[in-house]
Amino acid sequence: METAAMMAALDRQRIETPSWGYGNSGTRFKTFPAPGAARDVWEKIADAAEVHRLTGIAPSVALHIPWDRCEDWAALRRFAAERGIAIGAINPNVFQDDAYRLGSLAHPDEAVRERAVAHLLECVTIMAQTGSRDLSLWFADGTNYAGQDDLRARRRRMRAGLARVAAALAPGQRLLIEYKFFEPAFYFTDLFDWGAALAHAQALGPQAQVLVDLGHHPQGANIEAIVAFLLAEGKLGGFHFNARRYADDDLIVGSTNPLELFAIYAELVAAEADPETAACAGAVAYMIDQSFNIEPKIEGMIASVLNCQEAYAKALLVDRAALAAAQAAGDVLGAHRILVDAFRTDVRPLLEAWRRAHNLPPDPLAAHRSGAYLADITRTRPRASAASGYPG
Ligand code: PSV
Ligand code: MN
Repeated sequence: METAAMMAALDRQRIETPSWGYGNSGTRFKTFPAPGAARDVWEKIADAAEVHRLTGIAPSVALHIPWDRCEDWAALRRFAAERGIAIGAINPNVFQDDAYRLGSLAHPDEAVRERAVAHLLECVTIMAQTGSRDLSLWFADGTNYAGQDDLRARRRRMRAGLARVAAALAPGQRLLIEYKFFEPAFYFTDLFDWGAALAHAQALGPQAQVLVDLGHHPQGANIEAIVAFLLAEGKLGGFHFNARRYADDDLIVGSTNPLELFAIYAELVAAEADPETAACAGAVAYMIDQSFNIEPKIEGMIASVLNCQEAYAKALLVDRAALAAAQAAGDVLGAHRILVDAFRTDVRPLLEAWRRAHNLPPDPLAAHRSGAYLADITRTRPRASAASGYPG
């Protein structure tokens, strides 16, 4: 791709950051409170604005309800807009109440299912008040033992609940269905893979799409192939970017598997250029789903956003015509080399030039480390509560 076209494509890239990445978080062993960690949704939005100010490509923040519940959504929306931030996806939480021990929408007891639907519908009203487009759904529903519950009945209940939520969406709003093959249930998870999510999304209609979280697959799953398939079906709605080595580790995206992140972006760039998939690819929500347990949080978030930018820039460099010719000729290693050539290119000088052209700091991480914002929050938020963020 020509440099001018690349610069224009980089201008269009967007990454949404998660409110829960800015608060204290931990593992089930320990939450270490971090100096300066955001303590409420206002501070989380302020931190998200700092990430956007330095990177230029992170202009929205996803909220998790009830962690981010607030008295006055209009005021929160204004507060965010004043800082150049829009409210992104709304993430309901139907996994932390005592009632949800056996699930939420798939629970055997109708009263619990109703409670879950009521919360999801409340989140749809929050979308209207915050200007959010996407309702991002993840369910901890599942079972721990063979025979514990009727699997077909659970599927039916899940479908019925999802259908009620889909019916409540306004035009232009979407429902994203996130799958995960294990955890917290260990025998069976109701939305265990992309096929289950896709089947529900197809039955629910055009406003329902699938969300791919990079940490939610078994070891060795080919995520870029899943991405290509969902794009071709017109059903890829969004991403939760992060990195994993062992389980759902929520590490900095691209830190353990840069080739995988590049290959995913390469599929997206190809789909953007293909008239059959361009509309779906153009509407994908690129979101980060990470929590930083021992890393400085804003620094970790900036690094994550930059890793996505780097992977995207490399994907733009793929010589598509040469690749198509090598593939058509059955040139196995020639085609592979063309793809990997792009991955091996050092795009850092180009991205530095892009930042300079937009009056952004050439090194956003260094700018953050030495900047006034970090000094200020470290001084003025001295006693962040260990319970203010993702509980881990
Ligand atoms: C579940 O592991 C998940 O990926 C879902 O997206 C939740 O909303 C999020 O993590 C909470 O951190
Ligand atoms: Mn997720």
